[in-house]
Amino acid sequence: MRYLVFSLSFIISFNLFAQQTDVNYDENEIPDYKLPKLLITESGRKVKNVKRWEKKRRPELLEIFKHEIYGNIPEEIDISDVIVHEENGVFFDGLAKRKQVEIIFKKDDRELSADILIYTPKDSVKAPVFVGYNFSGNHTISYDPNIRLTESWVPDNPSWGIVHNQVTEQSRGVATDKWPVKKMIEAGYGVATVYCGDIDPDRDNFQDGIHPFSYQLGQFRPGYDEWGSISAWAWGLSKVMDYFTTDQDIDSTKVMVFGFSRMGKAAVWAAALDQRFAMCISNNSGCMGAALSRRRIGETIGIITYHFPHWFCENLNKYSGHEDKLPIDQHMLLGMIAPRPLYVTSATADLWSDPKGEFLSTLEAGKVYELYGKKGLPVTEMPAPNTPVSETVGYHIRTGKHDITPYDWEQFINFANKQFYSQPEE
Ligand code: GTR
Repeated sequence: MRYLVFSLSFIISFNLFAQQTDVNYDENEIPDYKLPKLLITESGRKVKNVKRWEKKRRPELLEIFKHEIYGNIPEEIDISDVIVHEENGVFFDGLAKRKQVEIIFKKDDRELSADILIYTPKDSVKAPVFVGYNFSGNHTISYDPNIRLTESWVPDNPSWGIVHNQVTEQSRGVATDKWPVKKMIEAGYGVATVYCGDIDPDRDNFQDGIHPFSYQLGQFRPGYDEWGSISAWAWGLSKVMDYFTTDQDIDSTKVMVFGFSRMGKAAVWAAALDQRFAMCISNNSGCMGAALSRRRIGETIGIITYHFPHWFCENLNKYSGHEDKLPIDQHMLLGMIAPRPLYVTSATADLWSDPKGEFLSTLEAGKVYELYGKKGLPVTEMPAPNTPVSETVGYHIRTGKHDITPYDWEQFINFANKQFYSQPEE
């Protein structure tokens, strides 16, 4: 029966995708929509205070996101071993300290390991840290020749020397422009990164990465409401956080989880799930990240579940072309990050990610911040390009394409300075 229901929902979503290949970029073509109410419980009661939000509404929303969108995460998988490969590496002429730590997961005869690369300012005692995934290996974020190479599956990119899904020396530093490590160190922040494929390779194959650790006998892929890759990546970030709480160089009360694009989706989900993250930064996370699904502009649920079905749980397919039936929308995901600081970005040429939808959901999420006596966005209209706005929630739209740039990083650092080091709001 379960199989039949799923077969049907696959067929339906496939057909709907066929109707959606014409991507809409026209605001006038957006169907009328009504956002589900952030501050009304499923039983229809108003949420007027933090208590009801935390006891009732937030858990309700979390359950829906787990069950319908990203998939439930098993609770029982923990770090089995930690190997510190390097404790006191020196980089940037002594400005930064480099540490490389391998966290290992074991179950029966399975073993999975992920390398955490950490740079902290040399003289800091406990550094606040930005943490996020990279797309092709830790060694790509910097020309630092000492970074360990991942042995996990990596998408081929022959021009970077990534062939047969394995990295080589040639790919060192290819993503340096997206990771201005020196700038972060000079501002007093550490940065930590993990290759997403160490946790779960980004391919529609549930035989590798962490997923098989949760399978019952005879199971070969997650069930309809069980974790897709975004949930696996979010889980991985929490495991990195587990490690941080044991590392004397890191201030685990000031860990800022960030992500660009698909890793931005993972970052917001991680921040909603794990309240130990003190801040969240979503950079161009778009569809099923910060952007509202009901606007159906740029990338839609039909498109994303067709191209990247493994990112989500199978239940999401039901909403392909039926966004109005979703019991939630993405402003609720952002709302669950409250009262912790949240910063969302868009880019003018990144229409695929629906900048306006990213802005509107960020704006709406402010309602939860208000319950806590904090301020959401200080504006109600989208700001002009390259004009960051912030209170406890911040936003900017940068000119240019889908990317994470030094300009974006400058704003993240400014925002972190404001949240951690200026006077708290009254
Ligand atoms: C696109 C995908 C987006 C975004 C992006 C990325 O192809 O449609 O949702 O996540 O990839 O991660 O670069």
